[in-house]
Amino acid sequence: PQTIYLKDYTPFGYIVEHVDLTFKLHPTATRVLSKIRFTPDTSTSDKMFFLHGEQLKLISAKIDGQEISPSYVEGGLQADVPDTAFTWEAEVEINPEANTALEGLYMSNGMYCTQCEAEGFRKITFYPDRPDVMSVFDVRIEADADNTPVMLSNGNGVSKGEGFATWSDPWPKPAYLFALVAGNLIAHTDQFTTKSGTEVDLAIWVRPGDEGKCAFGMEALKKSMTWDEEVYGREYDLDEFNIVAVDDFNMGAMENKGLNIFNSSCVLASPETATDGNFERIEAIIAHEYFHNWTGNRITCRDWFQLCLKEGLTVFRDAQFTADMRSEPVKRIDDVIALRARQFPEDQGPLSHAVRPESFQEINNFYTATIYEKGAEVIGMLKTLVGDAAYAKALDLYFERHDGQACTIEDWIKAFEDTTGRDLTQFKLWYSQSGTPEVTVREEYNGETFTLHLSQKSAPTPGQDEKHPQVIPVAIGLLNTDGEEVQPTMALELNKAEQSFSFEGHTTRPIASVLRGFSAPVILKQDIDNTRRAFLLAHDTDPFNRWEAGRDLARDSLLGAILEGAPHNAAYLDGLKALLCDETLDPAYRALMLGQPSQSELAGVIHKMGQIPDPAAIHTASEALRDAKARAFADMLPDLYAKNQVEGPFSPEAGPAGKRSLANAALALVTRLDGGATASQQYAHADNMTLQLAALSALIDAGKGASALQAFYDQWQSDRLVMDKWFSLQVMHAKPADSATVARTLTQHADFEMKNPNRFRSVMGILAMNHAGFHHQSGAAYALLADWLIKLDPVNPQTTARMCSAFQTWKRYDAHRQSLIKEQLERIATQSNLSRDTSEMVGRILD
Ligand code: DPP
Ligand code: ZN
Repeated sequence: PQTIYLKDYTPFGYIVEHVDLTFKLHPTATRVLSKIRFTPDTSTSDKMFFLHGEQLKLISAKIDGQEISPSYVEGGLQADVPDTAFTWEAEVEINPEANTALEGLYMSNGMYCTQCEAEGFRKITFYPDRPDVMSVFDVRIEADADNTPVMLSNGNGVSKGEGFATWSDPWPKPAYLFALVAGNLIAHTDQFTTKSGTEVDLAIWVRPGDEGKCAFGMEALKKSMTWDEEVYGREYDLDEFNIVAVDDFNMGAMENKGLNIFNSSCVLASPETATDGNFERIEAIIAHEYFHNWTGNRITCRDWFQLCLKEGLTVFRDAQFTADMRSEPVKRIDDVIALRARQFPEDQGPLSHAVRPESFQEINNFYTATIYEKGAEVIGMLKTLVGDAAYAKALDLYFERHDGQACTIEDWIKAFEDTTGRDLTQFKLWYSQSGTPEVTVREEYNGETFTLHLSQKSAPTPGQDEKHPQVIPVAIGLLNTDGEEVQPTMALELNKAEQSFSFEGHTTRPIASVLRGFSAPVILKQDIDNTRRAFLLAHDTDPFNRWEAGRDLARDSLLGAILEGAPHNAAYLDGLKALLCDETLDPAYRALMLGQPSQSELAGVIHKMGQIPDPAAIHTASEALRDAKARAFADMLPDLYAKNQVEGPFSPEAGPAGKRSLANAALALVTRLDGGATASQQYAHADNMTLQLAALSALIDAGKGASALQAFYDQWQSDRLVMDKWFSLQVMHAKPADSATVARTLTQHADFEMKNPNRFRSVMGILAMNHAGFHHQSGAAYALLADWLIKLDPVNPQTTARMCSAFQTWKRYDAHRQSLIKEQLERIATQSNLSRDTSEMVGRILD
């Protein structure tokens, strides 16, 4: 396969003035008629007229009304065109029903649906399918009125009647934001009035039967619209905003202009069927896609190397939104847990790539935690460095200067440089240098001056042997021995390999709290003892670092148990107990305190220490720490559980959700003591999914899940999203030696559907997340996953390729496991007709 390089970027050479599309929908033979007005771009010299097109049957092509015979080339066609403005017309035929890759126009449960990001539009018609070609689109959809009464596209509805609808989108957009949905759909509607008084019709379109699961998503949408007006000064710009829920979808959701398409799991929710976690995620994704209207759509990307320009910024914006709607510290802790679980392993293994990569074979493989989550961290650091006021001014300038354009990271950085007068050249290394920097802290005190000696270092990553010092904002605070803040939070700017920062006038030795709020995506190395950590756990005024102190204690306790067979740390358990009882603390925060590093994270830490992680030992120690917690907190757990029961009707808001998460965390520990008695009671009385699922998990862990699992199945059999949970839960809670068997048995279940990405992931994705089960020494789980990836690849390359990353950490493990994994990777790699997506992923992992 061909490698594409950022340095090779050239503009298209033509301007697309206008696009007219007519769709004659048919499940196996849809006709797409296009009429596109092109003008030569006088600012460019290269005038090769090339249109992308894949899997299209060309019926006819015309230039200025004259039938032509274009020449087919790899990935599209070329034609001789006039050197003045001209009109291209084509008719193509496509087969939506045969499209199981879910890219382009496809069918999901009888409904027509599109996914065009990144390069799906070329499977709909011949077009310059690149994000820097922006145009206005008019769309006419024709379909059988009985089966397909609702027909939607981007922009505003213009007309509709028996068997047709027309849409017009006045905002120039790249083809990746094109969307069409048609089928038998029902709308949950509402209205929103923008700050300047425009009335916007809002609708969430679903399959009949799902209309009762839209209210929460609609509220989230309205909150997002208000928030973006208030915080970023951004208003919505069309008369309607439509959201559609689709069952078969490769991603979470897609920000198509005026017509967002959602994986149904990321929009549909009711108290009975969705957990608090689902509600929070739905709120965040609705916000994310809506915020793309400005950061992504009005200002888009010049090329796909700039993906983080829209994704990093939009993730950052949705995180700010969630922090405002819920709890800032809880959101920050959740995000850092996710960053360490998903982005750190990526950045420390063979798939490591820069936030703005310099080459790719298949862009779909770069919708990664690095581009999204590390991309968001980079925005957060920039905001910390320039300050809130300058950040707001720079954003205003960015919107004003680049509205309607396809931009680069250089444009983005320039807006900050012009606002602040600062040279951000070194900061830009965050976009080009891959890997996770390590920051080492050493303290010095001489009776008056307290000094922090900071140093930074990055390990080599694929293609980058040498690293340069980056600009790292290290937020710190100083406490006295009574736990009072003697230096409020301030950001130190580490921009050299080694640097010292002194604080004068401290007549007693202060206690440093370093990297507050996780101010940079780095690994902090600080040689402090458990007494100091216990002090910070009890007293740190920064909620993130207070949580982090507990996390570090848990990690060291686990490492001691895993590597040296040491008993668990009593100071950690005592400190934690005091916190759990502290009712001045938010229950959601206390629930997070009760957590511990995941087994996979521990494996990563052990590997970084230069040792070989043993998944079985990590599993045993993790379980033992939970047992130790249950015993140490035995006297207060029933009270903690009882005090955090929520009375009254279900509300998904942060307050009650936090109480449920603490009560459910207590339940998991109580179950270790009472063998499942409390959990069965909770299961029997649960009137919402959050309580029902937590009780079911606890029962499975106690070895008493069989009858509840059957009851759950009987109750929810007809609800696809709840059935996904039923599948995942069994794999997630399977004992290490049973995991592969449990997963294999589930793939034989009548309700297992390989073609539905959610269902596939709920078994195979979860298997990869059951650390001790996936890495069981038998190698059975490796082989099972590889079998299924081989089966899925011809059906859905994008989902297959993404799931190959389950193997990315393979070099952490012992020689036996490495050879087992390598064998599977090679087996995948040598399949004939392997997709470009999967072949790139496996190649990079094996490299
Ligand atoms: N652009 C989509 C999203 O992040 C994913 N394709 O939001
Ligand atoms: Zn996005």
